[in-house]
Amino acid sequence: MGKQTISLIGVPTDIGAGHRGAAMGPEALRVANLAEKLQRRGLKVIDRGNLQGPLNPWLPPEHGYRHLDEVVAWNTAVYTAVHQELQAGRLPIMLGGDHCLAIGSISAVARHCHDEGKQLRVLWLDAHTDFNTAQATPTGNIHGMPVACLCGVGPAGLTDLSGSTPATTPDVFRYIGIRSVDEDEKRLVRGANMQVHDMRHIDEVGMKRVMEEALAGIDENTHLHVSFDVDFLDPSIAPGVGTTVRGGPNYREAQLCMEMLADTGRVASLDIVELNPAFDKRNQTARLAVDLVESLFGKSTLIR
Ligand code: Z70
Ligand code: MN
Ligand code: MN
Ligand code: MN
Repeated sequence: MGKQTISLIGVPTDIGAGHRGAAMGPEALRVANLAEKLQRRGLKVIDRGNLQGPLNPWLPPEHGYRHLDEVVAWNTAVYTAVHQELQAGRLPIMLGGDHCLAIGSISAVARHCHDEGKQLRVLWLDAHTDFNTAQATPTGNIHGMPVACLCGVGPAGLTDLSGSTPATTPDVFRYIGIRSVDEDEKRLVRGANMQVHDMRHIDEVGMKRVMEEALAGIDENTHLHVSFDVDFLDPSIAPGVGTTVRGGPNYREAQLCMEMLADTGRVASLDIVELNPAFDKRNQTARLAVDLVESLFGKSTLIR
């Protein structure tokens, strides 16, 4: 691959979330020295600064969606920025921001893969499946809907960003760490035959086998996108998120997950989302996220 160039793209918004504060995520990751830590790994890092978009008007849902116009505006900006970086051969890292930004980033990745004849695989590390629709959602928060939108179920403006709808299909996704799914959403996930590696599965067979299953079928032609919702992690180690759900992966399990992703050598784009400094203590969750992202880019504590 040669020396990889990484582009950091700040997406300072909480427009799709149920709590304010994720808009401060990009700066918290910078303060935790993300760029410097990756540079120390021998990577070239360009910080593109922050994208811009509408402020959060904090309104109730309309027709099942909160802030739909604003979410479309942010994701249009994300799509354009990510597509540009991929076309230039760089590896984009989204500094979120809430998880709705994955609609724009993965739409751009899907477009790029389609044009380049690459196979797409998305690893969705999250406590939640984010597969809600306007009918199924209990909240109207669009950060609970990105996977559905990417699979073509959602409003025009979010389903058509890539120029073709659906942007991608359920079979490209692998969920890891799931432990909070709404009742109607569960039916949708089952109906779409999504591959869900929930926490019970991790408990039963261990993170190693779960990751082997999730990475099966990856080859030299695969573009691996990692969508890392920080609420994936157990709240005892990662309190700095809007929605904590207890019973997530511990530090060692999360490290192994990242190390096995790194071992594929195929990670080509990344979202870091839902980090909420308003809920954090001394930036510890941002520092943990940076530590794990270092592992995702090949830092290993092992002597081998
Ligand atoms: C719930 C909803 C969600 C993240 C919360 C929660 C979704 N399923 N996603 N925090 N990251 O409102 O749709
Ligand atoms: Mn490429
Ligand atoms: Mn989540
Ligand atoms: Mn999420």
